[in-house]
Amino acid sequence: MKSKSSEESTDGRVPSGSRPFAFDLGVGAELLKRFDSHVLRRLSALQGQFIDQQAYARLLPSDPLIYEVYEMRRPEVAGELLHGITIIHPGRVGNEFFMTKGHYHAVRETAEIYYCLHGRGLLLMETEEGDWVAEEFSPGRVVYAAPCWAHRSINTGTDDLVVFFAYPGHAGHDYATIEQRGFRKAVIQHDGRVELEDNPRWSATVAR
Ligand code: S6P
Ligand code: ZN
Repeated sequence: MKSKSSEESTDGRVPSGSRPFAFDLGVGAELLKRFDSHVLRRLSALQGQFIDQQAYARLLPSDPLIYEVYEMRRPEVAGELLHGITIIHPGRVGNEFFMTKGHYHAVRETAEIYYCLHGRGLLLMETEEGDWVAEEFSPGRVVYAAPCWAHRSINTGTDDLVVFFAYPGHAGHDYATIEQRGFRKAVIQHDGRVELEDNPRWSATVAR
């Protein structure tokens, strides 16, 4: 399965012309100019994922921007690292915080590492065997999504959540499993607090 960024075929090998490079990591327009691709995901891309479907339907006509991904283009092969930043904007659908679609890596045995630059949130993770974990994002905090763990970023704050990510070039993305099943847990605002609750839309099985 292809990742979001596209690259010329390298037959699974690291291209011989792969060269070291460096860049400054900060928050702001200068950082974003440095990236090769920009993916925007609006509410409609998250159809079926939010608990409150009436709230979803009310927001859908304006189809608000939920998050953006800026990627550095690298060959999608095992020896490379795909990396970039994700910005999840603040907001809620009903009581549920704005979040990414979430996915497993197509090659399950591949990890991912995140570094939070700005904002507040959670990385919600789960396995196909039934385990789940939510780790906090706050500036300066690293979160490691181990191999075989699906991951979804959630903005629980009132400002943008900005995270740097890096993962193996051959990982690919399996979005279908989460589109069909959802995550076991949902992150909601309740009496001004951030709470995790069982997701009533979660399904134990995936149609194949
Ligand atoms: C890719 C990595 C991130 C996400 C991004 C958006 O493996 O986990 O770049 O792509 O945070 O989330 P999603 O679920 O829409 O790809
Ligand atoms: Zn990932």
